[in-house]
Amino acid sequence: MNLSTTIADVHFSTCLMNAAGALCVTQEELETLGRSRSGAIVTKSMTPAFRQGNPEPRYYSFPGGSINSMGLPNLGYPAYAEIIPKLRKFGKPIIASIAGLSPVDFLEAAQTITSVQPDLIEINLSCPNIPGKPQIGYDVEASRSLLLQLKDVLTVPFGVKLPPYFDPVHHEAVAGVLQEVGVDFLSVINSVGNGLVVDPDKERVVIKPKAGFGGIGGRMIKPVALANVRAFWKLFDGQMPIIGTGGIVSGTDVFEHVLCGASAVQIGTAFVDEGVTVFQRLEKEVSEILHRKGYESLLQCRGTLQEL
Ligand code: RRO
Repeated sequence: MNLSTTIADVHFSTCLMNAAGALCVTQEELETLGRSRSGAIVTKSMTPAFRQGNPEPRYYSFPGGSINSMGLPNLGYPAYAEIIPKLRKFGKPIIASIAGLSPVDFLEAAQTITSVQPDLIEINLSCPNIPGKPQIGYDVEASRSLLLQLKDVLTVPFGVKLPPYFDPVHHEAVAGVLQEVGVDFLSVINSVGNGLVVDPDKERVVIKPKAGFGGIGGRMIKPVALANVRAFWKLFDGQMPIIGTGGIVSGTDVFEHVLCGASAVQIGTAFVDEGVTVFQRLEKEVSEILHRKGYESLLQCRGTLQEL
């Protein structure tokens, strides 16, 4: 089955890939992705300097999904600027995710990383886990100002990783800014922050940072993810490439994201739970669905969700 896709003129032989943050911090993890069936290598969001991240335990998986408060652990962008050229041998697109605690952080990372020419840059506007730092994506004016500055510096196609929005007014306001800036793709959604998971036996929280609050991912966020993919697909009249992320654990979930308008999908919680074999399992499952329904390619049904 043809699961290939194109985002901002970058060709992906399969549209399934890891989500930024999921097992993609170290060179070894990135090379494991290179050898896997992942359609791309997506890096952990990078900041100017190495970060240890938040204290452990900071990730917890449960039947409904996951909660994390990793706190941006990463090697720092100078290290990724050295690693990225070494990943080219795997012959698949490289997506560098950049983040920061201030606009200056983002701009520095953008300047350095653009010079090593990853295929795409994903600007993370939505980390929910830095104490005292709200998600930039929830401040439309701050996002606008940051993106306009980044646009001047970036020489590779770039997109934004957005937090989930829960009201059409917010989707419209954000889409307006993204249209004005001229981003090349959207990646939606980041984890749903800030949730709280409770262990009723121990009568306590399950992760240590921020008194147990963290970003929710996995199965339970799929309807929120689908709504965001669909809302932006419609607001951009089907012309904006969208990478759908959130709640993908089966081929059916991939299919649903594509029906809503995704051109590609990223896997976070299920990849952490299952390891790299998740990509071939999902490939097989979604291929079977498409075959059974008589489609010749995944993109044939992109955005074709029917309304009642
Ligand atoms: O590192 C994290 O805590 C983290 C990040 Br940067 C993000 O964007 N989303 C998330 O769920 N965790």
